[in-house]
Parts: sequence; C-alpha cells; structure tokens
Amino acid sequence: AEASSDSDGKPDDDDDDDTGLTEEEVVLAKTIAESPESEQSVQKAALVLRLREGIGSLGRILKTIENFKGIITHVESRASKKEGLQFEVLIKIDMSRQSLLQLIRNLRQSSALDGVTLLADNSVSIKDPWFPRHASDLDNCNHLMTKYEPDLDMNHPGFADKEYRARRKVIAEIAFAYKYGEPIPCIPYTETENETWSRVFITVLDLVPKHACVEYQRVFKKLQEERIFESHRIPQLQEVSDFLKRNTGFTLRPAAGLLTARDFLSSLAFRVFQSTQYVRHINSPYHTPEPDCIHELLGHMPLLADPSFAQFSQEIGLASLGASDEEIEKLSTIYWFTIEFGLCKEGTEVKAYGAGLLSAYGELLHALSDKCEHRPFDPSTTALQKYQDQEYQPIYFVAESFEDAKEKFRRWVAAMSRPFEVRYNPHTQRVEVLDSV
Ligand code: HBI
Ligand code: NLE
Ligand code: FE
Repeated sequence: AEASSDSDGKPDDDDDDDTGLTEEEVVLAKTIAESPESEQSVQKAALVLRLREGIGSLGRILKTIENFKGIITHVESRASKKEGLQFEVLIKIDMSRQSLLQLIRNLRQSSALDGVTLLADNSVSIKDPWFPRHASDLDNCNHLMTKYEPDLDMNHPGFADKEYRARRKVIAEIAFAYKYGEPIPCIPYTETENETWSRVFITVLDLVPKHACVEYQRVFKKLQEERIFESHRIPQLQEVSDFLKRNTGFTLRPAAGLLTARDFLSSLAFRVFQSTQYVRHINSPYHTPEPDCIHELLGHMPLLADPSFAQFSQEIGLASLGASDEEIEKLSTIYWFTIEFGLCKEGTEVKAYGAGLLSAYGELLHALSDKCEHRPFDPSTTALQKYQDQEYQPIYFVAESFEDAKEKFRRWVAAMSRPFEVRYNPHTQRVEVLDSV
C-alpha cells in the first residue's frame, strides 16, 4: 500500500507492491480474518510476502506454510522496485482461518521477510459468505456468549458452589469435544440433579392440561408413554434425539452453554437443536435465566416433535444463514417471542407454546395472568420489540396458530436483503444456495 507508491507522487497503478487486487477485496480479506464463524473451515486466502534477501529464502517459507497445514495452490514472484527488497511473492493458499492467523503471526517474526499482507482470493465473493452447508459444519459453530457463566457471574446461583462449578465444567467439556455423527455421551445425573428435575417436572405436569397448547400436550403424553419423560430421572439427550428423529427428523447435539445467536439459529436450518446438558442449580428450580437441560427437555422437546412447529423452527434457521447482523438480531427477537415465549389462540382461550414458559412454572402463570400485556404476533413489529432475559417478560405475542405464524413469517422473510436464496435438500441434508441476481 503503501508509503512507496504514495511517496513517488504518482497514482497507484498496479506497480510496486500492489498485486492488482481491488480495495474491496482487501476489505473482504479483513472481514474474513475477523469473522467469528469459520475458524476451522478451509478458506481461500492469498498472501503477499516481501522477501528481504532474494528468492533463496522462499523454500523455507513454503515449508513453514506446509507445516501450518496450508495447501499452496499458486505461487508467483517478481522483482521489487523497492530498494532493499528484492522480491515480492504472491502465494495462494487453502487453509483454516485459525491456522492462517497463526501462520501470518509466525511469518511476521521471520527475519527473511520485510512484510506480509493478507489479500482475498478472487474466488471468495461478498455474495458468498461462510455459513454451514451441512449439519457436520456445525462442529465449527460453538461460539459461546460470555453470559451466565457460574464461574464469572456473582449473581449466578452456582457462583459460591465449588462443586456445582466443577460439575458444569465437566459437562461443558463433553459438548466442546462433541463431533457430528457421534452418539451424545450419557451423563449419569446425580441424585441432586434428578431431584431438581423432579420438582420442575411435577409442577409442569400439573399446569399442562390447562395452560399448554394441544400440540405440546399430545407429544408430552407420547413421551410419557415411551417412558422417556418420567418424574424421577432426567432423560438422556440421545434417547430424546432418537425420539425427535422418528417424529420430525430433528436431532440434538450437546451445547456447552449459551451460543451466539448466529450459531444457535444456523443449526435449526438442518433440523438440529443445540441442547445444553447441565442442570440448573438446586436452589433455583422454578426459574433460571439461562437455558439448562430441564428447560430444553420440558420446554423445547415436545414441540420439536410436532411437524408444523418443526417446520417453523427450521424456517427461522434457514432465514438466518448468511443474514446480516441486524437481521440476525431481528430473527433472534422473533425466536424469542415465538419458540421461547410464544402464546397462541385456541378457540377463545390463550395457551402457551413457548419453551421458556413451559419449563418455568412461575412465568407460565404470569404470562397467562393479567399482569402482562398480550399483543398479536406480527413479524415486522415483533422483530423490533426490545426484551430482557433476566426477569419475566412484560409483553408476550399471541399467534393465531402455528400455521398462521409460519405464513406471516414467510412473507416477512421474503423481504429480507439477502442476495441469494437457500433451500434445504433433505436427501443430501445440505443447504443449497440459489443466486437470485
Ligand atoms: N444458545 N444454547 C443456546 N440456547 C438458546 O436458547 C439460545 C442460545 N443462543 C442464542 C439464543 N438462544 C437467543 O439469542 C435466541 O433468541 C436465538
Ligand atoms: N426461564 C426458563 C426456565 O427457567 O426454565 C429458561 C429460559 C431460557 C431462555
Ligand atoms: Fe430455549
């Protein structure tokens, strides 16, 4: 860029250390380097290296790139006009973002080099952002939010409980180590953990007939008949995942905690639900702001086994792939006020279908009382509603039905800015990208 072409006073016309890549591509290289998603996935990158002492050191440098597991696809060198810098070398590499960043750090320390510039490869375009294309790509989507960590948050009920914190670590490790296709490890839950489950389960069982929507009740019964839901023990994620698979094709994968909204939503596109596996602290059984497996199991599982609801969930996921940050925020808000805290009409009555209500006895009663406000679900206004996740919600949105919510959601998504369409192919289990321009 840089000083030399500016200092000679002439316009910067593709001589010197400029390799003919546009400014746009350089910006793109930066966004790739900064994007949080694709740490493990292989990407195309191009580096311009300025060699200090002739081409002789190139061999060593290529070796270094190979050591960092980069696959070199192109090498081009030319003499530099800059004084003291004898060669400039353009190297195109396929490698994971993480290794690329390590490589660049390593090269910058080399005395043989006077500079390293990262450029984008022409084949990477802005219209083609990275997002998972197959459920196995979700192995790369494990980015946690730094929220509700019992280790870090003094208000967490587990903060002062050393044993609880150690337990959370063990269970989180299982999720971090998990890879697509593996069975979900079984957790032998402790007596205390099963006791916490029992308390919540019994209260929910009591309220379901009156307050839960019929779809929830239907699957809940089925789960009881199949002895997956029992009051004395926490179901294992694997058996619940098998149950979902038989009913709607949804499966579970273990999540270490609260994922970023982008990672969390993208899984839904593949009918994969990221489920925590740890249990809330025994001291706060009836309400916790963070998701735990009691919330996932009692709140989410019944409706993920309902075909219409499963379809709605997947469509939110598909809409999130390649969406902008602002759109992700809106989709999260819609997720929040439907799947998490949604109410729906049933004849003249209002029932709960949101998982955060069906796993929290206190809030379920609150949501159906006159202490809060009910508004009709309408994606364009619901998507803009601010919310907090600490206390009971002051506002809930009421859908006419799942079918109606889906219809309205589809019309709203169609107006999103994405320059391409995505479609899930159930035969290959891949997301296909269709250019619409
Ligand atoms: N991560 N594990 C997990 N569980 C959630 O329910 C969850 C999440 N990350 C983000 C998130 N929910 C919300 O932003 C949703 O509104 C998308
Ligand atoms: N408040 C819910 C519960 O206590 O079960 C969890 C909500 C997670 C978003
Ligand atoms: Fe949830």
